[in-house]
Amino acid sequence: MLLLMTFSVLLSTACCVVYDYGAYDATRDAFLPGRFPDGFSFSTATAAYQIEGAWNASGKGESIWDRFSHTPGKVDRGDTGDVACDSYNKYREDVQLMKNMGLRDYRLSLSWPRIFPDGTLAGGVNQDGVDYYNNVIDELIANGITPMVTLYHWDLPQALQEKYGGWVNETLVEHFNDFATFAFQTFGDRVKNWITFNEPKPVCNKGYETGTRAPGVRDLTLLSAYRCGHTIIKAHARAYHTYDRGFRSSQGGIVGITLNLDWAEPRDPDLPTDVQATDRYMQIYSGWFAHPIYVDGDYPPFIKEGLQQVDLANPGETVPSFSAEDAAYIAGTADFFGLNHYKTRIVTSRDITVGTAGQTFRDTIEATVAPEWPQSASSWLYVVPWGLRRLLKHIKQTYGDPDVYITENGRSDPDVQPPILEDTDRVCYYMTYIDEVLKAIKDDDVKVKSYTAWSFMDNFEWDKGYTERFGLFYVDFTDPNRPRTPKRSAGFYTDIIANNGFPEGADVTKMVNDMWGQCRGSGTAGLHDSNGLLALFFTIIALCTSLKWT
Ligand code: PNW
Repeated sequence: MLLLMTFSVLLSTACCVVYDYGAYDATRDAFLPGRFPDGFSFSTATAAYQIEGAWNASGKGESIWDRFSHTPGKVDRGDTGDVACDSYNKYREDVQLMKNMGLRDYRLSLSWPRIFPDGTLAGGVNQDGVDYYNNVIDELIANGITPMVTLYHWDLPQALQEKYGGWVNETLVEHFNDFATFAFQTFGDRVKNWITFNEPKPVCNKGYETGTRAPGVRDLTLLSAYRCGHTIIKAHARAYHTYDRGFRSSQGGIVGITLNLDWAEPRDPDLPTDVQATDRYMQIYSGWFAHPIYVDGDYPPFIKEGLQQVDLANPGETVPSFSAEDAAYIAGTADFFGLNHYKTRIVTSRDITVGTAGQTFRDTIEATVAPEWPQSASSWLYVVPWGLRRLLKHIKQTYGDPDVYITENGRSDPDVQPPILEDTDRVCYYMTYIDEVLKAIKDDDVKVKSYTAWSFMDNFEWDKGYTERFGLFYVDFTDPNRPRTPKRSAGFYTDIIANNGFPEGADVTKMVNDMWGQCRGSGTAGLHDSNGLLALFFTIIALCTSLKWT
């Protein structure tokens, strides 16, 4: 009976600043010309497993992604990161391409098992791995490019997975801290921008719940996923304090975490249940990690309630919770807000009974997309530029007006022949999303300090292998030399960097003006649009969908 904790009880949760969803006006989708503030950084990003290859070169240990991709059936087409973009050998060429674009910042990640082959300090350091990263960092700096380094972008040493079960086990807090300490000691004289973790949410939901990504653990009780998140939050805080106490004064760098936050809109902004469901969505999917780190050291209220329900549904198991001491240790452990943004959703409430038929607190929400939002090659990735601006405002309001570093944003094309080098959709994507960032800075006063395009080049897109291409550069994965070819978007991004945005009169600004209608006309306008026909169309779809739900 206790298991039947009802939806209405869960709904009682009140939290957070409620966004003014009604504030739409006709200028939402208009182009705003102008320069970014002085010092604003335009960057690109990659991650070790996605680009390096050399999976077993010179002493490197196995990672969970090596193991996962070598297991038949796990990755589309049987693709692996064994060679990937071969950046282990081609990093000098990559740095030259970046330099030619005028890039002054680059975000990369370290492969933990390339440095600690069995994941532990006691197991020994692989000098070849240290040399490799020293070389990459030196090459970047020699070419005027500032590295931003992510310590963990998903390639856990396989040995730690086997010995401890991976992130569900809090033993990893200390092992991660050893790795972070070694990285600060070894590279911190030159690296001043550190990110502890990239996107812990999919690490836990896909790695330890659905099992669709490494290490492929399937546990639909949610216990493993929330234990994974718990360990990662503690490991992040531990590494932050290590830097703060041991390295900040001598090295003068900054440490943060990169979280992927979605934006959510109520299907009907005038319907309180939709607005509440949207708030739940933001707590569950955007607040899981942000709330403890940027607010009060603890989970958002709706997750805390949800975890009680998970506890009831799993007798004999203990769900994670933070003590007051933990909370004090965790709160405020970031010098900036690292944001990866890809997703906007429309949310409505689902009237279900939590605890029956496998329904969890997360099932009290229905998230959909508007029919007119253009898609990409990734099933989950729709183009909704204004969602980024609203999300940035939400971050300002909810998380203490932090400096925001946008550490990823981008869209995918399919892997087709002939290759898509005239990637107009990606040009439109960057044009509109980057302009939303400009609006957030100029009109909403959000302290956005950088924008990072994902990705510098096509690479190993996790369980999708090489079927989805996010790069500014095309990589031919059938050629042993892995040649890089600039797409049209690389030239466009180069122009934005050179002009620091879209100043009046610049060629890039004229080009954007010319293309704006075409880009927006391809459907980037959206929900609650003032365009009557679109609104009517959307209302009819929404009505049909709601009939289906009832
Ligand atoms: C990020 N979502 O993953 C990762 O940081 C990158 O390594 C990856 O290549 C890139 O985005 C593109 O997928 C995400 O469902 C995966 O919202 C999924 C989502 C967001 C980010």
